[in-house]
Amino acid sequence: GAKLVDVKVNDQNGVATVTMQRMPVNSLNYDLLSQLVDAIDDLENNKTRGMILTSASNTVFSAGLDIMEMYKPQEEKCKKFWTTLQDTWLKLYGSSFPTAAAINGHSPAGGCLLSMCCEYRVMVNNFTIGLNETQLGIVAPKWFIASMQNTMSKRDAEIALTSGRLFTTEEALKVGLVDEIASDKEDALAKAEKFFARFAKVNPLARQLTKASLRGEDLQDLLDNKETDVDLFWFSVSQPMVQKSLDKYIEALKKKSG
Ligand code: CO8
Repeated sequence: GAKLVDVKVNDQNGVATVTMQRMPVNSLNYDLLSQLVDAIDDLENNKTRGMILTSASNTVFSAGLDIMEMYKPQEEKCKKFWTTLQDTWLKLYGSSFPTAAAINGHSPAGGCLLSMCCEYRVMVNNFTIGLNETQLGIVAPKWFIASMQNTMSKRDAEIALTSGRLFTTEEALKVGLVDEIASDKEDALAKAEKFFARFAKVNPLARQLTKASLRGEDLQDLLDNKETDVDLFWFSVSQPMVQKSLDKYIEALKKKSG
C-alpha cells in the first residue's frame, strides 16, 4: 500500500519528525492510523529522544476522521477502524518519549485530537482547530474530552465541546489549546524542536514516570472500556440520524470544493 507516514530522524538531536502524507487532507482512515501506530511503536522500540507530528499539506494538518469510514458503515470494518483509532490515541497520549505537534494547517475534530495527544503544540497562524463533533451531530467520546481537558480549563473545554467550536490559531493560544504561534511550517518545526531542549537536564526516567502519572487515569479509563467504547461508536454511527447528518456534511464538503 501507499506510504502515508514519513519518519525522519534529526541526527543532531535525535528527534523524529513524523509527517502525515495522505493527500489532500490527511483524513484519518484505517491505513493512515495503522501506519501511525507502527511509526510510534518503532520510535518506542528505538528509544527516540522525541517526536514531532506534522503534515505534508500546506493548509491542512488533518481533516479528522475519514468520514467515509463512518458513512454507510459495515460493522466489522467499522469496529476495526475505531479500535485502531483507540490504539493510536493510547500510544501517542501515553508515549514514553516527549511529543510535540507542528500544526501547519487546519486541525478539526480527529486532527485536533491527534495534536492534543502531544505534550506541546505549535500552530501556524490563520488556521482553525477544535473538537467540532456536536456541529456534525455526533458526540466526542470521553477520551477525546479527557485530552482536551488536559490542555485547557474544564470550563473552556465544556463551552468549546458543547458548542463544537473551532478556534482560530490566536483564539486557541488564548485558551491554552495551543502553546505557541508560528509564522509558517519551518518556524513551527523550529519551535517544536526547541521544546525538547527543556529536557536536556531532566532525568529521562523521572520525566517519563511523571508523564505516566499525569496521564495514567485517562489511559486506564479507555483501556478498561475499550470494547464498550467500540460498541458505543458502532451504535452511534448506525443511527439513521447520524447517517443523515454525515450525508448532509459530505454534500456540503462536495459543494464547497465544486
Ligand atoms: N473525511 C473524508 N473526506 C474529507 C474530509 C474528511 N474528514 N475532509 C475533507 N474531505 C475531502 C473533501 O470532501 C474533498 O474531497 P473532493 O476533493 O473529492 O471533493 C477533499 O477532501 C478536499 O477537501 P476541501 O475541498 O474541503 O479542502 P479545504 O482545504 O478547502 O478544507 C478542511 C480543508 C478545512 C479540513 C475541510 O475539508 C473540512 O472542514 N473538512 C471536514 C473536517 C471535519 O469536520 N471533520 C470531522 C470528522 S469527524 C471526527 O474526526 C471525529 C468523529 C468522532 C466520532 C464520534 C462518535 C459518533
